[in-house]
Amino acid sequence: MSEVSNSRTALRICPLCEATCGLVLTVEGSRVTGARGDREDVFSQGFVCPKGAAFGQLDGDPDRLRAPLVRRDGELREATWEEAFAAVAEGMAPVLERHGGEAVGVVLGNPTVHTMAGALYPRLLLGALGTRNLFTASTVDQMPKHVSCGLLYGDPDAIPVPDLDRTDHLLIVGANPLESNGSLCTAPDFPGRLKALRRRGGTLTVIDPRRTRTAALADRHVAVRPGTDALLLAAMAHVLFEEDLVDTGGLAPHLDGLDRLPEALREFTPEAVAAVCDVEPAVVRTLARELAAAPSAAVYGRVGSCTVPHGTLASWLVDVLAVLTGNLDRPGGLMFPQAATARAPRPAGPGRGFTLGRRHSRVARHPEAKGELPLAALAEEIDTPTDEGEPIRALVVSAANPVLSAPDGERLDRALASLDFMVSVDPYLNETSRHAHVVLPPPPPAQSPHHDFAFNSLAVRNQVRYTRPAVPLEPGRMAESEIFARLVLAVSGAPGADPATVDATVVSRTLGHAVQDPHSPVHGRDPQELAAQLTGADGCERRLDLMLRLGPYGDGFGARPDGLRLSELLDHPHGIDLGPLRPRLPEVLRTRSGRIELLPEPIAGDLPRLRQALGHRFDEMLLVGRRHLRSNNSWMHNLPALTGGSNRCTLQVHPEDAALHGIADGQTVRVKGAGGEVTAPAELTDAVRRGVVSLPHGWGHDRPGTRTRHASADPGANVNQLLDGTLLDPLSGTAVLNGFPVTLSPAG
Ligand SMILES: Nc1nc2c(c(=O)[nH]1)N[C@H]1C(S)=C(S)[C@@H](COP(=O)(O)OP(=O)(O)OC[C@H]3O[C@@H](n4cnc5c(=O)[nH]c(N)nc54)[C@H](O)[C@@H]3O)O[C@H]1N2
Ligand SMILES: Nc1nc2c(c(=O)[nH]1)N[C@H]1C(S)=C(S)[C@@H](COP(=O)(O)OP(=O)(O)OC[C@H]3O[C@@H](n4cnc5c(=O)[nH]c(N)nc54)[C@H](O)[C@@H]3O)O[C@H]1N2
Ligand code: SF4
Ligand SMILES: [Mo]
Repeated sequence: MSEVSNSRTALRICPLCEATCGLVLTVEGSRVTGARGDREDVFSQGFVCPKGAAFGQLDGDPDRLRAPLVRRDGELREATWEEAFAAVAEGMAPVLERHGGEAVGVVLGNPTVHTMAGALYPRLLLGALGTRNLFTASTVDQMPKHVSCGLLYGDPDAIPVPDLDRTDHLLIVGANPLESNGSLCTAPDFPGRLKALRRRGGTLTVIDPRRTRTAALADRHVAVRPGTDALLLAAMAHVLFEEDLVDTGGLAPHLDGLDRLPEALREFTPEAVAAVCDVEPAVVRTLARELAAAPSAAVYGRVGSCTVPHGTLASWLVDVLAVLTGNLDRPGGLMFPQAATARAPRPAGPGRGFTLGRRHSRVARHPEAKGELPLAALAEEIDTPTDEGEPIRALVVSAANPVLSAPDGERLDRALASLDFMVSVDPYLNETSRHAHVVLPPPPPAQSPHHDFAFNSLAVRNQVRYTRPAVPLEPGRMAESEIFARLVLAVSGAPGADPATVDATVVSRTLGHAVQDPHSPVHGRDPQELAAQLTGADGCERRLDLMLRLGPYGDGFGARPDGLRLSELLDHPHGIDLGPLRPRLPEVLRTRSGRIELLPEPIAGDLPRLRQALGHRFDEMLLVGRRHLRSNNSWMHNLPALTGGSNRCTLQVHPEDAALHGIADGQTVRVKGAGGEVTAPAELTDAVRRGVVSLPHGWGHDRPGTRTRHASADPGANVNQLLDGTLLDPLSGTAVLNGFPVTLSPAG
């Protein structure tokens, strides 16, 4: 296949962001020496970004851990896998025996949704530990969207995505897909798809306090004041009612509460929100009219609309605007993807609905959302005793670096150091994993299989792809699925047991349920006979085969002979296209009413807080984040190929604000917030609006005991140190990471 001798090519879906591009890797021995876009990939068709192109360097980073580490006499030393799992069993047992499962927390970070192991094992781990103390990156990210969709549709994972390739009008609220490549909207070559929208005569509007690369591409850019989108969107909805522009089209029979919306939104007139949002009333009316007038339109909100004080309300309003203009569940609007490994569709009808606050965090009494507690509350759940129950004394952390990605890393840093026991599943020794007693390093991505369980449910086109490891596991390496299976066994007190039993148990339990389900294609069949039909090289592959076969396009174990199964995917290494998104209402609805609940009680109960915000006066500077194309959260600053140039931790300041504060370009600035202060060099630019400064997250690599040499050489500042962890969107428990007040002063 390849012209270079001793080298070969292998396919690998890129796990580095949500775009899920297909890559062609060049491999020499076990080393990846090159990566390019796979032109034959059914979804990405050859697209690749600088991070994907650097796959080889990322895979081969010499700072990646090659063997497990176990803490002995205070120091982390290399150990065998057997020693490491024995140390886990030994460290966890006393905590579980003395204090019970609830004394253990599980922390899952962003790459969890980018690995197969992350999709298949965490639930089992929580079950084995007997804990409900789950903290994930969702509560520093998209939890508001889960909550609003849970309330609207009854299923927190039923998140509609903009039908990018067919829409006539796209309204983007707080997202910058030209740098992020998209999120909660899986679309390889998002930039190209936006350009195609404009080419076919469609329009793009971007609401963002910064003139981002995405905003620069738009027909209209509204530089809103950060943290005020819920007011702006509420005023748009108000205009739709006031000007009689509401037309829900075919959605009418599926709606509940439409008649109560005008009253709920009455006070949010364009005139009332103008001063707070710093957007002219005429602009708000234009935004609403354009949305209503477009033949089809999609509204898309992301990080800038979620990690703010009214994140759930803003996320709710994004979908409400789609409903009011008849743009939900129709081509060109917001649509619900159908992934191949999702549960097969059920007959429409009332469901169990979505409930918030079934339990509360111990210290600040934050309500759970989707079974999770706020990541911002992790430190206090460890370091603050109460009468309410046990503090967290042990943690399992996988794919997370909350010391940098969550508020008040210094406090969390101290809290982690105080734990009785901590395990990290992480390829790096970084700001968080340096506290672990045992570090279990997963293999680099080229040695791991890949399927996007999560992102195919958010993709702008239905498709399915699977890639086996591009390179065999190096000696001494362990697959991440096996690491997790063994972790489950180790915390269950059976560190030596066969990890295959973990997957076999899941398979037999899943099939046991399926054969009893009258809607399942395998209803009434023998689970053992079905299990024997599964194919796959290991437990992970057999579970993929199982999910595919029971899924919406599956072969139903023979019920639909031409349906999907693992062998079909292996026969189609560039993927299988399953067609454009299709309308799915009312089958997706799982609310108690069986309809879209437009004004659910928790939302109505939070509107008074939004009304109060109408009176807010801003006299402080507000800080927002930003992402860089050649970076990803906290873990890609260790690669020379992806750092330097414009990818630096600078504080962007508008020149007029700089003049007011006596700050010169390049000068070090002291930034103070509720949780602490940091310094960063100023970068004067009118790309940020006045009254707003921008500092990226994921920096602050200056702590001792880490092993990320390149990152430590240019550490940058941890923006999240400016936060004290008390500012949250109350419905979702999501930290406010954007639009919080800071003060600036020149330093040095
Ligand atoms: N290159 C790169 N790609 C990434 C990542 C990365 O770190 N680097 N991270 C990945 C992850 S984990 C995620 S979740 C996605 C995120 O994907 P996006 O949401 O597209 O990412 P951001 O660049 O953070 O975009 C948020 C935008 O909101 C703006 N903003 C801030 N506050 C407000 C506000 O109050 N209102 C409005 N309207 N806008 C506001 C910011 O200026 C910023 O431009 O990206 C993913 N992809
Ligand atoms: N101020 C501010 N803070 C933010 C944000 C913001 O916009 N502004 N964005 C937030 C968002 S959207 C997110 S998602 C979070 C992200 O924050 P986290 O969820 O903490 O994710 P990362 O910082 O990317 O750290 C990922 C960790 O996973 C490890 N890792 C990499 N590959 C693998 C793998 O294959 N397996 C395992 N087990 N581990 C792996 C890395 O070494 C690293 O330790 O940050 C949030 N924090
Ligand atoms: S856009 Fe995302 S998935 Fe595609 S190559 Fe870049 S990092 Fe990988
Ligand atoms: Mo994220």
